[in-house]
Amino acid sequence: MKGTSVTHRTTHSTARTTSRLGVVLAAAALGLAGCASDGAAADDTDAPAAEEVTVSDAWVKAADSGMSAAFGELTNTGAEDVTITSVSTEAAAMVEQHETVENETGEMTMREVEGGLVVPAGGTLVLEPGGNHLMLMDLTGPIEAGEEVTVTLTYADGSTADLTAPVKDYSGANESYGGGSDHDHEDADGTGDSDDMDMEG
Ligand SMILES: [Cu+2]
Repeated sequence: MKGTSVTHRTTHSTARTTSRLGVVLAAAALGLAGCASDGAAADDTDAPAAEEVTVSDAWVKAADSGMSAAFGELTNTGAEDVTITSVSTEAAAMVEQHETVENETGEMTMREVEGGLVVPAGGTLVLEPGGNHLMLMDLTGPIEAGEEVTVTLTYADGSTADLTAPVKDYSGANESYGGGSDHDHEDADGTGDSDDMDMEG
């Protein structure tokens, strides 16, 4: 099990001085004016988060029922951190944003990220097995390899982005997903892997 470094990103943007923020906003406005030729968002505000964040390598883990997860890389080309406030998909009744952390017994477990995952300004948020992921809970039906799942991300500014993710077979995750189809589970830990994820809506 590889060590997962969990970085707690607290957003301290409010700590910036107002004058500095003013400069940043002015710069952003200039940037917008510079590329206003390609139409659409001619707002006087910053570009919507959904336009600042690009998603690559999105995929969803195949699962017959119960739970699955969506992964990918989200890159923020903007000058401000972007927080994902909610996630939804027709493939699941509920989606949670999870991080993977090591518990007292050294086992990797996942838990909901309070306040939502953050795509750092000018950086990339990686969603991967064993790390941060979007947990699809209470699947509405089987998700089979070869299919595609559309996942809608809603950002803190209210903008949304649909991403289409191919479904892949995957069984390499060490953390407890519960209901995994073909893991060779030796039940040596006796801690009941699936218990911590046994939350029905
Ligand atoms: Cu999870």
